[in-house]
Amino acid sequence: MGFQRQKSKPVVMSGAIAALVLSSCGIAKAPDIAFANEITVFRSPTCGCCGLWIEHMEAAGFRVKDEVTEDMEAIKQQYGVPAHLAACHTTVVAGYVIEGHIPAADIQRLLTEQPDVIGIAVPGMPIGSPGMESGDYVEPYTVFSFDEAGNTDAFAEHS
Ligand SMILES: [Cu+2]
Repeated sequence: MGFQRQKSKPVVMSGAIAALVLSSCGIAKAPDIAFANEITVFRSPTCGCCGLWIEHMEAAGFRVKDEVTEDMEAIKQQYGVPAHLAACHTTVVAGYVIEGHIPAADIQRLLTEQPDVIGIAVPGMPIGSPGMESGDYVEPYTVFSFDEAGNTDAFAEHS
């Protein structure tokens, strides 16, 4: 029923296949890294801070697929974002769901550690999170992880 996180294996497999195809053409790039850095962002057309967060992610080296939709509610349901953790944009990267204004460094840590969770979320839109800057002020906020069993846990703290 809910969104099932893909294990990393299919990603690695497709990377290996892509590497085979590429090397047979005489191009030896590192496709695994490129795939892990590709994110899909779902956002509403009127969300300005979503665009600023996308710029933050691009500056950190992620490649962004920008998906504009009028029905963010449906996207959040589809990807299993708990209602109490909902923010503005919803992002998918390497089988994980990223909800809201999460710093790129936390996403890089998630991709490195590969915890058994659906994803991570910053509920609401705290001032001072990436894309929500207002001078130097940072409203303290927590990045939560959430899993299939409905558990949430603190993943990172920012202030
Ligand atoms: Cu926002």
